[in-house]
Amino acid sequence: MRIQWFPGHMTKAFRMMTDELRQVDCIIYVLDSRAVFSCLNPKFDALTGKKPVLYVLNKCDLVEKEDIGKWLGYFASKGETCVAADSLNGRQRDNIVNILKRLNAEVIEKYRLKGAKKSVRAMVVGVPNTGKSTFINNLCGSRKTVTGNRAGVTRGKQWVTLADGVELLDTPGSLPPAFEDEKRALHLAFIGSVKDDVLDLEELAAEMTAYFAKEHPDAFKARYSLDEIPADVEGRFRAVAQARGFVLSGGRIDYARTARAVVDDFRKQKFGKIMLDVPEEI
Ligand SMILES: Nc1nc2c(ncn2[C@@H]2O[C@H](COP(=O)(O)OP(=O)(O)O)[C@@H](O)[C@H]2O)c(=O)[nH]1
Ligand SMILES: [Mg+2]
Repeated sequence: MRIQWFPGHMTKAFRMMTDELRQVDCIIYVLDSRAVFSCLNPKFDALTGKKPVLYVLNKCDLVEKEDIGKWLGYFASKGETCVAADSLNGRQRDNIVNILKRLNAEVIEKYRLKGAKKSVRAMVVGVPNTGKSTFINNLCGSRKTVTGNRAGVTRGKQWVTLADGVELLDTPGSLPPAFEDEKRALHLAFIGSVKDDVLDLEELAAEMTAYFAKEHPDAFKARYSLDEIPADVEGRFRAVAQARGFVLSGGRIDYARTARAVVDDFRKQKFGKIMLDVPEEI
């Protein structure tokens, strides 16, 4: 499956981030815990430059604890600062504020020596739908930025102030212009970071059934009450359609509804806690 994107507003988003960079002290890089590696956008690395970076493994509630532990270990081994976050339910404000102050200790001290107080400004970046806006709202304790479970909800520039001398800038997500690595592109599509309207849903669902047949057959069988998973896409669609009542008169499969069901089932965690990217593979 070939996934192509980079609509105009992402180019614009990138320009905006580059412009704002001078004004920020550090970067908060929000990643989806289910696809950590795929969420690492090589273009952001160029953007972050020498500024301190805090990596946030967001949506940690969607993967197993020990899996998150592996990723935390991975970042630690690279000397990077990384935390896991559940932005829907977590109470992470104090911890994040402390980390940001620690990351910026040098500049804060420089200001202090001059008798001034430095407000730490952090730009929140990440591919679409990783939960950047939700993360900020969680820290602010209120709904300050717009959120939504699809790519491209946040558009303009949004600064919010935390009480304790920390300011955050929300940004629209941005994807790399193209992927040489098809697997990463696919994982981003699975987690809803690529707008569904630039994807062929049936193709996406076909890839998903192939992924589950290979990586998590038991979860797939359990979801659709199957004894075996058919080896071919057609057979898998038929099995799902039968399980969900999407077989039309004359035995034809309602492909569109079946595809939608598979994709929604994944995004609603109906297969359980699935981590797409594993640190051992990189
Ligand atoms: N389960 C779970 N869902 C989250 C979390 N953070 C955000 N979400 C959901 O992910 C979707 C995208 O969030 P949003 O903040 O708009 O992402 P953004 O595009 O990166 O700003 C929304 O449906 C959120 O409710 C989290 O920590 N756990
Ligand atoms: Mg947003």
